Amino acid sequence: MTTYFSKLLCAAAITLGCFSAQAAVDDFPKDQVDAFVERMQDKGFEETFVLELLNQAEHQQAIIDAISRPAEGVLHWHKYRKIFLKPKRINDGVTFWNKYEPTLARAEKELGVPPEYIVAIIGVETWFGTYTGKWRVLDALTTLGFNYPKRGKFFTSELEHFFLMTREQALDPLALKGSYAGAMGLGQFISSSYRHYAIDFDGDEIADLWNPYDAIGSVANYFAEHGWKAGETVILPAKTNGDAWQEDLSKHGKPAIEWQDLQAKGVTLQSGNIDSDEKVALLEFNLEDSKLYYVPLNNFYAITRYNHSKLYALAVHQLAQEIAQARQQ
Ligand SMILES: [Ca+2]
Repeated sequence: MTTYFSKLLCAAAITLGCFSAQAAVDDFPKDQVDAFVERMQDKGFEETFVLELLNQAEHQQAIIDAISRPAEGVLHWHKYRKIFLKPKRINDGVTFWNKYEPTLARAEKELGVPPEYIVAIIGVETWFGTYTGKWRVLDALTTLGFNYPKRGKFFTSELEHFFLMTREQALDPLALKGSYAGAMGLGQFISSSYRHYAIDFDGDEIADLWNPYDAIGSVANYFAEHGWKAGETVILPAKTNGDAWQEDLSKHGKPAIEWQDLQAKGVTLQSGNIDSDEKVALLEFNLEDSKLYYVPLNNFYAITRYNHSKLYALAVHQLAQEIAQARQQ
């Protein structure tokens, strides 16, 4: 650290001693910290304010270790399914639904998203608000933004959104906790999603995603803004014949072909109906010794906007169905 920068930090460290301030910002490359401070000054933040916050951020090696572990992509569907569709998660989903029934009903009425999908998302993300994350968001986003070059650009951008979001919602940036990747609240929104899709749903004019009422409205709003259409089919099980369909295998299930054209390539439904001119896709899921096929429609693709994994989206869909079924019994 240069003398110039040390002086700046001493001036900035209002609540901390100069020594501890240096120790904290020394966690991060100086050129990146400087660039970030400038970037936030362009957004109307005082240099001293930004530096003071960064002084209090701490590099967390455990976060780098966590994000470096292999992702869910390596799992087969049957293993993935077992993780998410546990009987306790289904039962707790029914309890959550019953507790917040009027709010869930209002979300469906106003935003078109059925309760079971909102409940399933919150169940998969945080076990209905039980685990919303133990890391300070400031530490997560500075660690990944400044000390994880592979995704530094993305997380520095999220750090910028975090500064803006806490200013907009009058939240304390030092107090907020989330996942190791900086995802917040019952629905685990990252800062940019928080700014774009979080809504106030209990009338206090603050979008507080740790508040279940706001979280329910915000998850529904996220879906609605990503193209969810009320009352439409999400995904149907299918079978394949021949191999003409192979060129239409999709990665995330983005509807790209009319159902009649996919049918002509050897795909048939195991249950349900689709209009012949409806846009669909074809997805393949690996089991231990075999494969499963599904035809996703627009609403399935909307779920993948929450998390791009087709495994994630199918787990959310099936958990939603199981919770809805369990609640009727
Ligand atoms: Ca609120």
